[in-house]
Amino acid sequence: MDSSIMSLSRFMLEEQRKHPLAHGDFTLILEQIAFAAKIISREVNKAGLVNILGSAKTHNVHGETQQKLDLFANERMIRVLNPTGKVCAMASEEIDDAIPVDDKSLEGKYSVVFDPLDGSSNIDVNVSIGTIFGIYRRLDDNNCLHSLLQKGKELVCSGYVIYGSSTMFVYTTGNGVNGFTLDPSVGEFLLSHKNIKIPEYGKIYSINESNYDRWPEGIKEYVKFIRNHPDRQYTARWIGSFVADFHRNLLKGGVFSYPENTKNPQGKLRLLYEANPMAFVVENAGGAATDGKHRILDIQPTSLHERVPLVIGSKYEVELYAEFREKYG
Ligand code: AHM
Ligand code: MG
Repeated sequence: MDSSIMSLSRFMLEEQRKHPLAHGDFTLILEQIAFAAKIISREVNKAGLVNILGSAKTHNVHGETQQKLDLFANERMIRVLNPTGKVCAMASEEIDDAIPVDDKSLEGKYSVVFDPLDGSSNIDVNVSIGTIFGIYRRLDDNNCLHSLLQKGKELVCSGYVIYGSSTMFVYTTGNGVNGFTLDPSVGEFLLSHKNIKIPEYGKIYSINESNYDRWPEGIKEYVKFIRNHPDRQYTARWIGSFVADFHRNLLKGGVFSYPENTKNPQGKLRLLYEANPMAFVVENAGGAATDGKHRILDIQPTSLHERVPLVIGSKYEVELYAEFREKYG
């Protein structure tokens, strides 16, 4: 094997060694998320085969009840994190309340938030989907549940997995962003995108323009300006799967927006499970994320499932958005 090949496990261990006081709790959590990602990836990749293979009705070959993939992914995340004993509180986009943890986990030093399968309405049509996660250090507090409602800037790690033409694991611990591609033949994530930096500006804008008539004036003016930009020709790309739209823009530059509209006054995406983890990634890659007025990572969450208008990507387009909102409302 080429000695330059770096697996995710080795990368995480080398990162851990840089912190002599680290106990490995955090590395264990991250490893388990990567493990869940491999299992979810396997299930996502055979999504279309389930009926063909005859495991119809409600049972699969292992006698387990067949579930919708997003519920499967949700359960998988919980089942890998709980036994670590290191996570004192968890919350998921799929579950209304905080997720109960085992008794032995109550002393865990971390809390974890996740969207187990974002964009899952796209599964049926073979479009890329993803898992998003964020890890916080436990607050010095008896009630670990409070650790779930921390500002995004307190994240110690966040990232996402994209199940696309290949499966990739992208994450940051606040010190650069690295991407690992799953090599299915060895079952390992291998470092493929080292120290990802988002271009300062791009040529892509991603927004669901069917909401145009419901937008405030500032967003309409912004999109009009982008379409007729004096310096470059922009192109529109909207997959409708946040992880996929975000991942493309992270690598190529540009902006993703799900702003407020009269139907969804706080936009559609969730602060805890989608906006914060991706904002932490984008900032660590040199980009920015705003709700139009505030840096996403500075917003104090008040409830587990609150939504937030989100504009995220290259610095130039994100800052321009805030300027247009300020000027036109
Ligand atoms: P989900 O978390 O229920 O999958 O919804 C979030 C998804 C995002 O992936 C995507 O960007 C957005 O919804 C698309 O919304 P719309 O259908 O309004 O364009
Ligand atoms: Mg989602």
